[in-house]
Amino acid sequence: MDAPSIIQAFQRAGQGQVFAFYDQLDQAARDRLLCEAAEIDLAEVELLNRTLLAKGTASVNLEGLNPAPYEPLPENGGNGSEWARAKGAGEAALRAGRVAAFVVAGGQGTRLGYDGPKGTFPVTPIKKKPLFQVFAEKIRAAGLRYGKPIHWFIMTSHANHEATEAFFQENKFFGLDSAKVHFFRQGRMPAVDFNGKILLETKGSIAMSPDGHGGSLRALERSGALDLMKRENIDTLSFFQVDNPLIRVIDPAFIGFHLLRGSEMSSKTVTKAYPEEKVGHFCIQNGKLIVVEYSDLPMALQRETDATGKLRYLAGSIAIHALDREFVRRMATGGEGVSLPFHRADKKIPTIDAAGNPVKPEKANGVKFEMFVFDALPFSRQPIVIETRRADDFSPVKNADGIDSPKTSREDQMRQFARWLKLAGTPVETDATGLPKIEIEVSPLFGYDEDSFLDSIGKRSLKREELTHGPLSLE
Ligand code: UD2
Repeated sequence: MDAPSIIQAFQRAGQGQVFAFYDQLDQAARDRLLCEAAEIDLAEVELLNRTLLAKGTASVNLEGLNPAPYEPLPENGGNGSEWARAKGAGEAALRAGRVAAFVVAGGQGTRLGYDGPKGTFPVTPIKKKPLFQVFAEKIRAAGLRYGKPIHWFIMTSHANHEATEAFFQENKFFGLDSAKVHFFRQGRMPAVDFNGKILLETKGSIAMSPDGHGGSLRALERSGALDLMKRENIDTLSFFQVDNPLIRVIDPAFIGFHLLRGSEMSSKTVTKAYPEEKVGHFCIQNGKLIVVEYSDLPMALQRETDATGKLRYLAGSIAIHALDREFVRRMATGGEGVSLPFHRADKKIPTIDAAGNPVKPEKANGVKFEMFVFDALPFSRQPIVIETRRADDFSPVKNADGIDSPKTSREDQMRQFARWLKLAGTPVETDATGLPKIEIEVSPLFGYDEDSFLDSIGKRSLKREELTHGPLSLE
């Protein structure tokens, strides 16, 4: 579209303010502004203004809400032979090269206070490997184990795309084949004020922000990732978030359950550590599986217990999913009339005033719109929830200190390594929480889960000195 048509479209939609300073801009700045404007789907913004904005602050319908059932681990009453069958099916899919890894890494990492793509943040106890390296090595090791290199899709944002790609290049893709690592940007949405007017960040730029991790479904389609998967005979995506170094990026039993049950979208759950834990809740409403985010579930329900004193809403969502390729395509293209809903988040959005002077608001002055990937669950066929061990799958780095911080995550990694060593019959001294007295780090290339670790440890003799004084680093 040419400049006048874009400007007219904005004026017709009541969004002419976006071009209020257009005449004062030089040609390059005008072109940049036009480019941003062309990214915006005005009809979508109009719809969101009419629905989400008009409703006032978000409120979630809680009618007929019940906790969702899930497949428990064998040690919690699950059927051991079902689990073994699932693991076998997952391993077969991995040997056939049907599975790709997919990380959403477009978030801004504001809470951690880290400047740079979050995946570049150092997390391991001794070597201080960054998150991306931990995932890369797990993916590489799993590819070697199953005899098929695993493709890895990495979703970035406009803000961190170049820095992310450069980081991989500088580090030679951490030993992965660069032809099997695929980066793509997620989409953006404009922020609006409480009257639905699109906000400018400067005279020549719109206040745009990433469209949420739910934007990954559209972005997978738009970037050609789904077509690439089809060409490579990959039908399953193993989805995870960038902030969780403990994640079993490739988990055969989980993938196996997903495939054997004919599920289009499967999710992992851990039982909540405490009632107010900041995770989503798996629920059933109108016969559909949904996730209700912690911020949307009233505290009384978060704390509600059953007759035995157990939390009723126990199954927490840790944002690990398996997704069927053609289901993603259906969600992304609106096939069968499906689409992810948007959520509104009221935020302080840096903007400019009518004279073009910068405004740093002290309280929320507008709204950002975001999609969440778990909202795809109710649209999927046969969705299932599978329990996992927290200690083997979830210890995210979200805050600079306190819970879910670099420190807690580092300690959980060391607890895991100590547990694996004990399983192998190696005496490691730990405290009551399982934290070893010495520093331990196991490279994913040595062992990335119990099975692979036990295979490797038999071939490595450990020195007494390493075990008593540390540090113990298994490469
Ligand atoms: C998310 C889940 C929460 C729980 C928790 C587990 C939501 C709304 N909540 O909470 O239920 O499962 O994770 O750790 O998801 N991201 C993008 N693009 C975006 C926004 C986020 O790629 O536009 C990525 C981000 O890089 C990160 C992940 O999504 O990998 C999670 O984002 P978050 O930190 O906003 O989610 P959080 O911790 O509030």
